[in-house]
Amino acid sequence: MALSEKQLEQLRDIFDTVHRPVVLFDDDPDGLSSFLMIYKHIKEGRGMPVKSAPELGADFCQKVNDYGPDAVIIVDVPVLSQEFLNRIRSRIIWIDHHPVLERKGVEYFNPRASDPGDNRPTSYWVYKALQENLWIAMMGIVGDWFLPEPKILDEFTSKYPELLSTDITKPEVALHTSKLGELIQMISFNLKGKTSDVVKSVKVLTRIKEPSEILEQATAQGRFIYRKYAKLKSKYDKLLSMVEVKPDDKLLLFMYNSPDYSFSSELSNELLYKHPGKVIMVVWEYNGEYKVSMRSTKVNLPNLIGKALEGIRGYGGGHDHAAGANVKMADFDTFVENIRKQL
Ligand SMILES: [Mn+2]
Repeated sequence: MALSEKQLEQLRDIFDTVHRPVVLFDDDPDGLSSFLMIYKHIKEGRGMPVKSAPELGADFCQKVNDYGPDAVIIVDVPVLSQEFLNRIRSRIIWIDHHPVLERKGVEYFNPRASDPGDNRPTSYWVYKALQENLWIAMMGIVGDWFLPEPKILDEFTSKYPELLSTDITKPEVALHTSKLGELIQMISFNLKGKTSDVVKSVKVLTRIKEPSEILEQATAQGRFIYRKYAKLKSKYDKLLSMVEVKPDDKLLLFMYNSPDYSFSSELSNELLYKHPGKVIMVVWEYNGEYKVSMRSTKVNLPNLIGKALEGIRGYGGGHDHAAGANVKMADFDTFVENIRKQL
């Protein structure tokens, strides 16, 4: 069922009448692209990336209120506490495509409310409401492993034939073999690292009008985004080259150490794309814990992880085919053993 035409009109009306919003967005391409479309339409406001894991506290809320927004627009953030929402002093609009949450005092837009199976990305719905900046929308949509309907796709491939060829029919192929995929990695890497650096990159991205500015480094803004990407890309490629694949092992386990940046989601996605028959487990050592990112085309990961965590200090969850866990270092070997036993 999706978001109805009426809901899309309501969204459009919100974007036309709000003047000074704070936009809280998930720090991935879908969240960022949703923010960029909204910001480019309203031309005023402040974007704040939100890391999905930690709970947002009173300090953060203070920062939101201090800006004096006429609305707080939340995009692609899966979970927020009622307590956090209660502290916000303005109108709240929340657009999301994760499992539906019951919260009070929020104008809530989620396609799953009418159809639990409809998880089309947030950037897709923002685009449907605004119908502007298709290249930005496509970064978010494909970045979330989704391809839109032919009408949108055709419009994109005819406007930007160099970014995506018309014979690509799967999001994972688009993500790993096209210029668009490269562009998505560029903005994704710009969301990594210190918050102050991320905020700088986001600000620069709001000024970019065409993808060629980044891909061909045609403007100072484009070069800024490209440079950060290039720096991280060399780290990423080095990690990727260290991955060892054992042909008869169902589990592809890769552990790495990288003090400032996590590359787990990109690494596990790329490894799954290259080895679709395997269960992928990418492990990042951080703060005395192991952060585990898992991918699989067939196995239900939340079940697998849930069972493997029994009797272990750690927690985890996620989507059926993309999930994660945090495990204490001392318990990690048992955790891996518990995973292997189930495969
Ligand atoms: Mn999303």
